[in-house]
Amino acid sequence: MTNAEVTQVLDQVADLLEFQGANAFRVRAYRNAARAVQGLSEPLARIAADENRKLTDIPGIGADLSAKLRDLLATGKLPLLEELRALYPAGALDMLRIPGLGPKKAAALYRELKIASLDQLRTACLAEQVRALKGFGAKTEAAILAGMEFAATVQPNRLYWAVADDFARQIREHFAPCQEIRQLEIAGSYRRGKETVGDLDILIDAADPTPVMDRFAEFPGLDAVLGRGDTKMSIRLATSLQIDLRIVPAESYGAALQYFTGSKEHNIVVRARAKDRGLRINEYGVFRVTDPDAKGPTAGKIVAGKTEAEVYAALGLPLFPPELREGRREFEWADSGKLPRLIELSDLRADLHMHTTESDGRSSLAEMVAAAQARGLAYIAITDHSKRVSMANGLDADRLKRQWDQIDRLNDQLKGFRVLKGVEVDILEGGPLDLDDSTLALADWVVASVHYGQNQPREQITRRIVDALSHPAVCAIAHPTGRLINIRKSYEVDLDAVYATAVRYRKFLELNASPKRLDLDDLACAAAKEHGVPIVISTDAHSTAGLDAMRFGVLQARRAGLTKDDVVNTSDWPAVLRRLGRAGG
Ligand code: DGT
Ligand code: CA
Ligand code: CA
Ligand code: ZN
Repeated sequence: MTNAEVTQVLDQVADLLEFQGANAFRVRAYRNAARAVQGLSEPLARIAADENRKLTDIPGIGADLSAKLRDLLATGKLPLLEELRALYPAGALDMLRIPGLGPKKAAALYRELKIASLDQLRTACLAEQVRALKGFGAKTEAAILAGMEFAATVQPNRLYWAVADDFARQIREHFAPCQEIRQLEIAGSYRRGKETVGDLDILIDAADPTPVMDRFAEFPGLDAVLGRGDTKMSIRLATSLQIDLRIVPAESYGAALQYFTGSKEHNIVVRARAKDRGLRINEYGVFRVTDPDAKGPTAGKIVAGKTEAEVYAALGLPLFPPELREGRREFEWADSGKLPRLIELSDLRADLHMHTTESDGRSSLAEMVAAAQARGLAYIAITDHSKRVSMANGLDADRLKRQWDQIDRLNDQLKGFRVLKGVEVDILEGGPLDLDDSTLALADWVVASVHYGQNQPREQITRRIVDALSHPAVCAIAHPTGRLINIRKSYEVDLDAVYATAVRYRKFLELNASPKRLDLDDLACAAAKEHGVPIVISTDAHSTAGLDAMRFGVLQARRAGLTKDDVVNTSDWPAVLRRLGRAGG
C-alpha cells in the first residue's frame, strides 16, 4: 500500500467517526495520523518492514494506531473501517465524497431528512428542504448541488467522452512532432464513441519505438509510468487517467486496430467467424491455420493485417463503423446486407433546443443566431425555459410573446436562415404544462420537459410525459429520461409507453447532445427507432459554444445505428412539419 492509500483509509475512518458523532479526540487521532503518513518522505511500508524502527516513532502515531497500521499494511484492510461502513447505507456514505459537504453536515442530512442516496440528496436540495435544516441555508444547498457535479466531473473513474476527446486531442498534438510515427489512432471505447471512457488506448505504427516511448514519458500531467516494455507502455496522469500505448508493425496495424478497438463482445463474434472459415485472428493478423499443432500468435499463413478493411474482408465482413462494434445487432445487419449508413454531423441542418440570456443562457438571441449560421445550420429553434423554472429565470406568456415578436423581426432581416419561435415548457409536477394552450399554439416548436418531481413513481411520471406528448402543441420531449451521466439516474419512466404515444401522435423524442446527458442514450434511441419514433438531436446549448455539442449527440446516434432519415433535424423545416402531420409543411 502506498502512503497515499493509507492516508485515504485513515481519513475515511475519521470521516466515518465524525459521521457517527464519535468523540472529537478520537476523530482527531485518525486525522493526525493521516497527515503524519501523508507527510512522510519514505513509504510507511518500508518503516514497518524495518526491524530496527517503530511506527510509534512517527509523531502522531501511538501504540493503538501502530498496531492497526501494521494490520492494514499486511492485509490491505482495516476492520474498524469495515465495521463503521456496515453501520450505514452505502448511499448515505456517498455524501462523504461530495466536496464542500463535511461529515457532520452529511450526518445531519442522514438523520434529519433520512437521505440515503445522492439522488435523494439532489431531490431534497431542489425541493429546498436542505436549506431549512439548522446550520444549513440556501448557500450551503447550492454548494452541495455544485459539489455533486464537481465530484462527478473531477474524480469519476470513467471520463465523459467529451473529456476523453480533449485528452485525445492533446495526445495527437503531443506526438505530432514525432517523425518516427507513420500511423496513430486512439482505439478502445474512445473510438467506439462510448459515452464514458475508462482509459485511452493509443496504437502507433512507428519506424522506431524508443523515441516514441521517450516522448510518451513527457506527456503533460504525467504522474507515473506504470510500465514500459519493447512495444507496450502505460502511464497514469495526475488526474488518475490511464493511457496505454502500443507500438505495432505496419503489417499488423489493421489487425491491432481491430483488436484494440473492441469491444470484447464484438471481438468474440469476430473470432468465432474466423474459426468458421478455418482462420485465426489476433492483434497480429488473420492467419490460415495450416498446421493445427503449430504454436505462437503468428503461426500459419498471414492473409490480412495491414488495414482493418482487409481484416474484416478476410472474414467476409464489412468494415463496421467503430460505433457499432458492441456485439449488439451489427453482425445480423451485416449478414442481411442491412448495415445502416450512419448519420454524420454534416447531415444536421438545424438545432432545435437552445437557451438565451432571456432564461439561463449566457449568449443573446442575436449571438446564438450568428453562431448557428457560422456552424452552417439552416434554422434553429430558440427554446428558453418556461416560468416554473424560476431559478433559470423562466419566461411567462408575456415575456415569451415579446421574445417571439423579436424573433419575427429578426427573421425579416435574415436571408436563407430561419429562427423558430420555440419554448422548453415544463411539465408540471401535477401534470399540465407550464404555459396555457393559447400561448403554446402560437409557437412554431415546443419541447416539453420534466425538471421537477423527478422522483415520482413510474406510473405518475410516465403519465405526465405521455400527456405532454399528446398535447397538440408539443413537438418533442426533451431529455426524456433526465439522467445525468455519473451524477443522476433516469426517472422511472416507462419508455415503451412513451414510444407508443410518440408514434400515435406523430411526435419526436430528443437525443440531448450535452455530453453529460446524451439522453436518450444509444440503446433507447435504437429502441425508439424500432418503434418508429423519429429522433431529434439537439444541443440544449446555454451559450454559443454549447452549439458544438452536436457532434457528441451524433456519435451517440451512430451507436444507436441511426441514419440520416431517422433524425428529424436533417431535413428542412417544411419536411419536419410534414413529419409532425401539420399543415403548412
Ligand atoms: P474502457 O477503457 O473501459 O472504456 O473500455 P475499452 O473497450 O477501451 O477496454 P480496454 O481499454 O480494456 O481494452 C481496449 C480494447 O482491447 C477492448 O475493447 C478489447 C480489447 N481487449 C483488451 N484486452 C482484452 C482482453 O483481455 N480480451 C479481449 N477479448 N479483448 C481485449
Ligand atoms: Ca480503453
Ligand atoms: Ca486499456
Ligand atoms: Zn433546455
